[in-house]
Amino acid sequence: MEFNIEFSKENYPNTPKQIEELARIALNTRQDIIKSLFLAKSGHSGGPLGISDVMSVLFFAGIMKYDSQNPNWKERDRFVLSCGHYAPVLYTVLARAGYFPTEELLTLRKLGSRLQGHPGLDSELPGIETSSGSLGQGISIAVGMAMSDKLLEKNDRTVFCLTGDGEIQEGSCWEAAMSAGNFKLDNLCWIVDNNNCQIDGRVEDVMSIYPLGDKFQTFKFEVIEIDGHNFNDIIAAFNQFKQNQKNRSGKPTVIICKTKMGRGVSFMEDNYQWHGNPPNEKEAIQALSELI
Ligand SMILES: Cc1ncc(C[n+]2csc(CCOP(=O)(O)OP(=O)(O)O)c2C)c(N)n1
Repeated sequence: MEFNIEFSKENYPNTPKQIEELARIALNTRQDIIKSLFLAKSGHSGGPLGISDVMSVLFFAGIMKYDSQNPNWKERDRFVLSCGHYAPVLYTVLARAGYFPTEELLTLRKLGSRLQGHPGLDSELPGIETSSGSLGQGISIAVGMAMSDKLLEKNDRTVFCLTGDGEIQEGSCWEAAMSAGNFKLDNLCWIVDNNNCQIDGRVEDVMSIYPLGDKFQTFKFEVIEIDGHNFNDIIAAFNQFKQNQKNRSGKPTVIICKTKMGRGVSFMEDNYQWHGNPPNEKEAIQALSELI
């Protein structure tokens, strides 16, 4: 197989779509991730590949309100990547949404690039709402944003925030959860990537976070648990969140997405050893031959 290292210029519209189209977008997202990580020669493969289906729906199925040509649009919804090491998937969807040229994906982690290993506000990359990488902090920032929108500005904006599942072993996440429940932040949608893998093992073996739904319920959340690779489930979950927000339910929502780390690439799937490695050339060729 010829290893095509170019990135197509294709942008995707943010409109409701058929499942087949969303599946194609998620597949292309995974290809972009593999290519950029291979070129970077460092970075995280497993998490970004696993959450690609959810991110494709969030950004390209008309769920999130944004204008890539006007990134600071006052009425936009905000996406906070609390698990900053998932940057490759965020950069990919932002590029495909039109925030910056897709060619820039070639520069992941390079000196002087705006696409550093973890998102940074100092890079001034359009679409980045906050710096992240120190686990457990992004969700607190997201809660602050949601609090300001709901209690101070009294607007209809939404804050979406993605955390890992190992990440929520950080105590600060639970302080954020307590605040979100207490202050009735029904404009907050917390997405947990529940791949049950973390840097050096299975989450339940390192330090169990289970039962996860029950914990969030105790913190006064609306809890939705889904298969994070089932597009019908993902769309329904986001729609249910939006309905709750519209009804002023007074409860933040958590969508617990059961996913497989490294989804789509046989030798990476459900293997925590792919948490923080890029593919080498042979592996990248193999991965791309499977992502078709
Ligand atoms: C405060 C803090 N401690 C440790 C790390 C190092 N670290 C980066 S990712 C990670 C594992 C996170 O696990 P999870 O959230 O499940 O992500 P996944 O393995 O699914 O990619 C760790 C310990 C960090 N970035 N920040």
